[in-house]
Amino acid sequence: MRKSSIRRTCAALAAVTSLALAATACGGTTKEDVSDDSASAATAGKADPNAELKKGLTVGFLPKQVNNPYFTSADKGGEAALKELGSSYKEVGPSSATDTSGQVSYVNTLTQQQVDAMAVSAQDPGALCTALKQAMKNDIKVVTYDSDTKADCRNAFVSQASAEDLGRTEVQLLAEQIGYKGEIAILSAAQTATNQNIWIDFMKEELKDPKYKDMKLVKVAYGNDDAQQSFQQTQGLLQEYPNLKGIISPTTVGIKAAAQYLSGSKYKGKVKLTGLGTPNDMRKYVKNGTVEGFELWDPSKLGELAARTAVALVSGQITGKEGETFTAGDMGEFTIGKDGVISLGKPTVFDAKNIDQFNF
Ligand code: RAM
Repeated sequence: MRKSSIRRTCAALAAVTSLALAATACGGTTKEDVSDDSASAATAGKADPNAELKKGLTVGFLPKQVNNPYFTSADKGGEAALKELGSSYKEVGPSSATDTSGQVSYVNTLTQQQVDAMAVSAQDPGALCTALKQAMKNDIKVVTYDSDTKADCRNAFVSQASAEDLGRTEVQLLAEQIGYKGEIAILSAAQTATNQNIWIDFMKEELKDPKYKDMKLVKVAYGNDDAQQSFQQTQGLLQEYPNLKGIISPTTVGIKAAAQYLSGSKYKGKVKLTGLGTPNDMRKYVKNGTVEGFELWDPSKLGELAARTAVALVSGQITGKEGETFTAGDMGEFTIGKDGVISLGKPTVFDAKNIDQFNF
C-alpha cells in the first residue's frame, strides 16, 4: 500500500471509530500529533507551477448549509469546473447554518471516504479545526471558501472579496441611503459565522469615522440563515427600535427575509435595507421600492475558484504559501496572499439601473 493509502485507511478508521482506537491501529495517531504537525502539513513540499493538473480526483464540497440557494449556486460552479477538469464532485452538508457538530461529522465522513480534497465553508472558525487537521494529515487538501477557519486548519482560503472592503462598503451604502443620520441595525446569520463576524467588525470600524457621528448601531440580530427566523428578527428590530432608519444584512437569506418583511409593512421605502443578496432574490424588492442598492459577488465563480484551487493543490502546482501563483482556467491567474488567502475580486453593487443584467 502506498503511504498515502495507508494514511487514508487510518483516516477512515479515525473517522468511524474513536480516535484512540484508530491511533492503536495506525501506529499512534493521537489528537496531539495532529495538532503538532498539521500546520507544517498545510504547506508541506514545494510548489511546482508547471505540474500537470491531475484528473480523476474527487473533491467534496461542504457548504455551511445545503438548502441555501447561495451555496447551491456556489457548489454548482465547483461541480462544473471539476467536470471540465476531468474530476468528480460531491456535496455533503447540514441543512441548518448552526449545526456545527453536523459539519464536523461531514468533514470526518469526507476523510473516511478518502476524497482528494475538500472545499469547506466553515460555520465556526475553530470548531472544525481538529477534523480538518486530521484530513490534512491524511493527504487530503483542504480549501475553505466563503467562510474561513483558522489559517493553520486549511491549506488555502478562497475569499469572495476583501473582508474589509465588504464591511466598509455596506456601511457606506446604507449611510448614503439614510443621509448619514439615524439608528441602524445589523441582521446577521449565525452568531459564530466567521465571514459575517469579520464583516461586522469592519462595519464597526467604518462607523468610527466622524462622518458617521449621527448614525448609531443599536443592535446586531441573528437570523441564523433561516428565512423565518430572519423575518421575525426584522419584525423584532422594528418593534424594539421604532425610529430605526436602516438595516444592513450581510447574508443572502437575511436580506431577502428582511426585504420581504419591510415590503409588506408600513416601513417599506422608509427603513432602508442593504447588505449582501443575490440579484434574483432581490429584483422584486428593488423594483417595488423596498431596496435601493446592495452588493454581492457571483457565488458560482466563488465555487469554481474553490474547485480549481483544490485541484491545483492536489496537483502540486501550489501549496498555499503566500506569493505562489496559478491559473484558474478561464478565470485567469491568481496569486496567493497572506495567510493563504486567494481573493475572487471586487463585489458588484446592484441597483435599479443594473439589476436586470444579472441572473444568479
Ligand atoms: C449567506 C451565507 C454565506 C454568505 C452569503 C452572503 O448565504 O451566510 O456564508 O457569504 O449569505
